[in-house]
Amino acid sequence: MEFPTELIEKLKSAKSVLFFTGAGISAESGIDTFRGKGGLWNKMKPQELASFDGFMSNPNLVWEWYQYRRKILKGTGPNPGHLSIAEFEKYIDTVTVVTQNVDNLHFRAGSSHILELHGNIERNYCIDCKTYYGMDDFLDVDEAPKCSKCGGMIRPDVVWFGENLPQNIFAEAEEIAKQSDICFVVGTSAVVYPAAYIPKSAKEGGSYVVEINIEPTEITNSVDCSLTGKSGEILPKLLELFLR
Ligand code: BJW
Ligand code: ZN
Repeated sequence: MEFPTELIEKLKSAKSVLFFTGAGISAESGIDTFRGKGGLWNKMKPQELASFDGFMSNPNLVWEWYQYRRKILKGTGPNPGHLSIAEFEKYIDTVTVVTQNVDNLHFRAGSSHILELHGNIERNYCIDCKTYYGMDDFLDVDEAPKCSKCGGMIRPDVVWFGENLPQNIFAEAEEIAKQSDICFVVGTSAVVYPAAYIPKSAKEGGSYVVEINIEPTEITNSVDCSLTGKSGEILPKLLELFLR
């Protein structure tokens, strides 16, 4: 694959680089995406599994689905895409990861400045007293557990449809996007809002926006550079060219 010279030059002089990531970056770690070929939402109903009403109607089903995904995550790890992003930190003043993913794989890859817009599957909290629990507190617990302090229901610390994103984290992400020199939009269909405002904010702020995806998306026509292929292959090549 050919990388535009303009991209490599911009990357070499960049002071602030943002990686805005979605489910596609974890696909090569064996984690299903939500949409597109093989996507979770082709076979599961988002209103049943990823909404508060769905959780209240069938907490055990939702809990079981998250426990299943946690087990898959325990058996895998970051791929060369996550690892390359972490590696860029060694050479660029400011590297920020703004992720829609809840899988914790950027952290496990070694990235140090990560803004999680949709929470983290490794945490849970009580819906009544807001006590937080880790995922290891409930290993092999198949039914939705109750809070040991107040008896309230415990849910995964993720953002479901119709729920607000953590406002301070989203505001910081928007600010960083506006101030970035380059914004890589990696493995996201860019259809879920307000997260999908991030590449738009980057563009408005004058950032050079680069999309990395295996297929065209909502934003392909509005980015400055579109790289078609797997992020686990493109990002390591980009790092190599940057270091050459
Ligand atoms: C590769 C690759 C490889 C593959 N290399 N690339 C109209 C109706 C109803 C609601 C709305 C509406 N308009 C807007 C809304 C609001 C709604 C929304 O945006 N809905 C749209 C979908 C229509 N948004 C919300 O509800 C948000 N909250 C909100 O708006 O609050 C205000 C409010 C309050 C009260 C009432 C109403 C509003 C919250 C959104 C929460 C999203 N939650 C989820 C689940 C998180 C927990 C969990 O994981 O279980 O977040 S849904 C799911 O989508 C997940 C993801 O983070 C998110 C984004 O998906 P992503 O990452 O883009 O993945 P995919 O699968 O879509 O794309 C993968 C891409 O990778 C593809 O392009 C592939 O080609 C590519 N790919 N392999 C590179 N190897
Ligand atoms: Zn409680």
